[in-house]
Amino acid sequence: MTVSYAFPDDFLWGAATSAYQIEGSPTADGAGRSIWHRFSHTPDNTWLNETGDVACDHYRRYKDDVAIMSELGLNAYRFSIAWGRIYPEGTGRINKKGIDFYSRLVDELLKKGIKPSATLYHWDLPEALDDRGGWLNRDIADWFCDYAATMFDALGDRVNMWATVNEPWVVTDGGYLSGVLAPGHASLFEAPIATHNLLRAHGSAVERFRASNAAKKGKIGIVVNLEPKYPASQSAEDLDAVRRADAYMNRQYLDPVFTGKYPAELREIFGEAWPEWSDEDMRLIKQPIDFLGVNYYTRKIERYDAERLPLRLKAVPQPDSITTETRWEVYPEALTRILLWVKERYGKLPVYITENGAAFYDAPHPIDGKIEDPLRVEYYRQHLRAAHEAMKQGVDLRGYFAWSLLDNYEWSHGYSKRFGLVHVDYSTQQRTIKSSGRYYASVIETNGGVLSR
Ligand code: IFM
Repeated sequence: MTVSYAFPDDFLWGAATSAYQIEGSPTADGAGRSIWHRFSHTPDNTWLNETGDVACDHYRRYKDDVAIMSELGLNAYRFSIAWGRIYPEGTGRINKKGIDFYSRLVDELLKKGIKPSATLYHWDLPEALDDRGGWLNRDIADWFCDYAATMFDALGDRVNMWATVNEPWVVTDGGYLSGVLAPGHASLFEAPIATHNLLRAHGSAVERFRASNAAKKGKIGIVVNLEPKYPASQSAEDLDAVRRADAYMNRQYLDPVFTGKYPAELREIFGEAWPEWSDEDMRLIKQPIDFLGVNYYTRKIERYDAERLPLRLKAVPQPDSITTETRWEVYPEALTRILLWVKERYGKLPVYITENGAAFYDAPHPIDGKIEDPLRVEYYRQHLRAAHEAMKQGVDLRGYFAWSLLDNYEWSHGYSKRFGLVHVDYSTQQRTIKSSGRYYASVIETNGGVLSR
């Protein structure tokens, strides 16, 4: 029997990127440096010490990139705004040239019938704010709110899909607990504070959005990366480990936003490093949002391990599974599962898959003008089917954004991991649509029809 994979007519078919990963020219036109600029320019933090100085040169080539989006048939594009282009010192003086760049980008998208979706924070905090404590300084909620308000005023007449923060879990886990991402701190005591201030910043921006003109036509949400956790066995210790893993990664951000409470397990994990937070803060965080953005890449199987602090668990690799270049197991069923979990736990609300994709090894240069990436084609086929299954089971899924439009700067992995639907030859900046890009274009054109083949 052939299964039909038809998607709703108004479904958003998009691709996503982020500012530091593609734009290049990080200090052009008066922009202030970000923590990623500082981190990547500090020796030994990134693969081959690579930086986002040039990246995909999108800052100068954005029109060509929008033309590629149009060729793929995208009807939506998710990008992020570099805070330091707007406020070079993080607060105070506004840099009009920075606003102009995003304004031109938005106009170009609209000209091609592509709906812009803007994320306000995708990890590139202004360096000047990090010097004032960054996410550890309570004032950051106000700094972020002012920056958000500036963007609502500047683009709110044309952008009607806003996200406050992208993957706050990665910001704190990588930036403040393990230190593998900017700003590179490793502190059990700092991570909870960074978490809380990210959420306060999110809440303040949502509150400000409601009072702005942008709210007349626009919607606002938050983007989280979710990973279903499975136990390695049915032992009480492994089941407990899964509970902690799930609280740490999946519920740490969503419970406060939707219920106004942090999961109790966070105290178990962080011990005395987990502070008590005021009711007033929790009320601010629990602002009603219009949609949830879910980034999904993989699942994890967890086993209890007393040695590995603070979570006391370790992920068990699955030798029989296909894994990507980032060593993430390919497991599409868990996408359906996590979307259903969101619906069951937090209620039926509009959801977008704001990122999904895979790094596989691609040829560094096109061969006969082509980049064949069959593993990525298969990844998209399976994950889009899994997304459709969630919709069939009642999830209010409104759109899907592939990660990523272009091969780009994968943070501490530098340029060594390619996630794009479009190949970038970094020595010439030539773009080549990969076979996965062509495949995604055919999914869009048939509104899911080709997924049944
Ligand atoms: O490249 C990142 C992106 O910045 C955030 N989500 C995951 C992607 C792949 O690692």
